[in-house]
Amino acid sequence: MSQPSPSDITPVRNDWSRAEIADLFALPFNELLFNAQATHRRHFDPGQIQISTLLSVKTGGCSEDCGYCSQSARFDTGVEREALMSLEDVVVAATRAQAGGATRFCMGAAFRSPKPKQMNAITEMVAAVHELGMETCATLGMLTPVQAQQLKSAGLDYYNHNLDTSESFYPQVVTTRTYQDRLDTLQAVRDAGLQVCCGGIIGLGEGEDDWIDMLHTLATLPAHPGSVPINRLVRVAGTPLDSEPPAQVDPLDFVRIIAVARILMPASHVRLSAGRGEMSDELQALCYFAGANSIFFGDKLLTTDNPDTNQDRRLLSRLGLQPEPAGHGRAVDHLSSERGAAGID
Ligand code: SAM
Ligand code: DTB
Ligand code: SF4
Repeated sequence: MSQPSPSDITPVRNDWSRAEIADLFALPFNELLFNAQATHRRHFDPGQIQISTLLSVKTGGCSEDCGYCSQSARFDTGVEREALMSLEDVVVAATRAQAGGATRFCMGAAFRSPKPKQMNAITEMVAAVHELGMETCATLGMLTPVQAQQLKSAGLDYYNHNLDTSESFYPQVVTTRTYQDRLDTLQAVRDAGLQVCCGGIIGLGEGEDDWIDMLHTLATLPAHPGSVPINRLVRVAGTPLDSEPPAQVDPLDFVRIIAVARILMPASHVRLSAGRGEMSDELQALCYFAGANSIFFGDKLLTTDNPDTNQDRRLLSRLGLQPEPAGHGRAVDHLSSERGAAGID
């Protein structure tokens, strides 16, 4: 591939070929970052970052065997099984997050898929957080089309369900559900009119071919996910991925993955998700330069540590990054035809 110029890499496309993505990975680092930053500026204010808060509304005791996860009942990680949180406690946490500047509130539950009683409780939580005026997001495992519709009716904006890795590497990490199960849930979520939040984890022992395959799948979905979380593996003692740890991913390769995601899905928020707690300020700054424009803010993710909030405030201030106002995400998270018609490209 000849080196892309900013003008020819910007339009939102979902017909990317695998070879084009491999060519992006092969670009010299500075070329790739220049292109990613140029793309980013066509779609977003480079001085803004979207801030979400994450709350684990149901922790631990999960039936699945995801090899990285602290919450699987199959691994002895020290994470205790807890009951579903009360509606009141969730509203208190959301109100506090909103007062701290969060515009999106994501509720996570360690479910394979929600049961009917759990769905009732979760839809009440979604409706209450929506009433506060925050964007709502949930991650509850696999959904049926009817469940996706119920969440939409309750006021849910985003549903997070990650591909995690490539289709060929996936069975080495998870055996209790298939890649196709994941794609089917994403289809149900799209069909219900919910915005999709879908990304992966880097550092499971996969290689560059898997990064290309995963990004290819994401960027050729019928519509790009509105948000693309890129997690770096947080090693949790007791999980298979801690007892036999894969080699650490080169931090510059991690930055490349962010940059390629930005170029492939230019109108999506690329979220620097799990793993920030173990990243230097300089590595994070490079990720933001490469096009990451969303983070989880708060001392804790679901069960693992996130950077201390004061440390995050200092870093954002040093980088001159301001919180993105609420609602911006909803306005821009659409595919090409709408953006083209609006003259944004
Ligand atoms: N149970 C639901 C599911 O699997 O869809 C939702 C919660 S699950 C914790 C959400 C995502 O968090 C996973 O798909 C994975 O990408 C990420 N994640 C979980 N544990 C992680 C870890 N130790 N390091 C990095 N990312 C992790
Ligand atoms: C996502 O991709 N990352 C977030 C969110 N979606 C739900 C979760 C990260 C969890 C990290 C491990 C933990 O804290 O248990
Ligand atoms: Fe359960 Fe989700 Fe953890 Fe897998 S990632 S074990 S489904 S909580």
